Amino acid sequence: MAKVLVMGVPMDLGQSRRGTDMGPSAMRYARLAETLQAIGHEVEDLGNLQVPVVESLQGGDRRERGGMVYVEAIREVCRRTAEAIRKLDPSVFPIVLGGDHSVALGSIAGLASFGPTGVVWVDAHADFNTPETSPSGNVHGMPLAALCGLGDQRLASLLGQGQPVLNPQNVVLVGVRSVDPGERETLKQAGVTVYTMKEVDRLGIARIAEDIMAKLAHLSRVHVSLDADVLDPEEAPGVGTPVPGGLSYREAHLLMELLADWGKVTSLDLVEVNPILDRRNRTAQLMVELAASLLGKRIL
Ligand code: B3U
Ligand code: MN
Ligand code: MN
Repeated sequence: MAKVLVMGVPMDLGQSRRGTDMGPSAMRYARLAETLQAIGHEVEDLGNLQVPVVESLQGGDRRERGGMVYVEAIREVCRRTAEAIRKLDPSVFPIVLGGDHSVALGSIAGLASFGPTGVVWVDAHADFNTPETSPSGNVHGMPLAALCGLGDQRLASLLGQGQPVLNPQNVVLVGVRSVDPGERETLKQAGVTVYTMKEVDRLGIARIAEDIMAKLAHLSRVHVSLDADVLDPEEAPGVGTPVPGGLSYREAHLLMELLADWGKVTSLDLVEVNPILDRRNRTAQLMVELAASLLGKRIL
């Protein structure tokens, strides 16, 4: 049984819809701590990191010419997230509650200080834009590229480190079904492994889980970054950028259960839950259930 540390990062600066800042509250309300305690884990909640409210930034740090939206504020929050994670005992299991997916820049930059880290990025989107390829300027569409050293160096080199946080060979994307034209080229060149929904349908999620485990077998630390929009919007309506044709409830749970059996996952992000767009907190509830499956909840 692990000691689980929960940290909220109520960020909504990385995307255009209001409400992802309430994600941490929604997942706490959905009994995250109690659910993990019930399967035997010790859970400590460190509370939320402070994130500037968007209204307080209007006029200042908005969209840079042809570039990113709120990049300086996002960078500062992610830098503080990374510093907080870096100070943790490497044996604990951190869960970072977003916030939009830009928070993973911080969580993963911090976690990578513990050693080479594999990442399973479970998302409808590739989040592999650079400021040049992004249609929106939204930073939540860029974190995985930045973690692989690409794009704006203020994000790619968050902690002032000389080299990329992640080796693209140690990164696997699952559930992808929305990629921008320029992003596609960057992604192909980078060498990350991508399982789109086409592969999910053709191979099945169990075979994909096996492939992921083989691909990342040489690593002793693996992080799962779970974007709620990977799920089919019928299942998880509380997201800002829903894309039809996503993972079913059962596929998502099976992926988490198989990764749990593997025993190599050491940390987790739960991001992009937007309670304003949700129905009766259903998306937050599902994210909590998926976290429990990843942390070893068993049927028998
Ligand atoms: N690829 C688009 C949309 C998007 C990315 N991530 C999410 N949506 N959640 C973009 O704006 O970069
Ligand atoms: Mn994402
Ligand atoms: Mn997404």
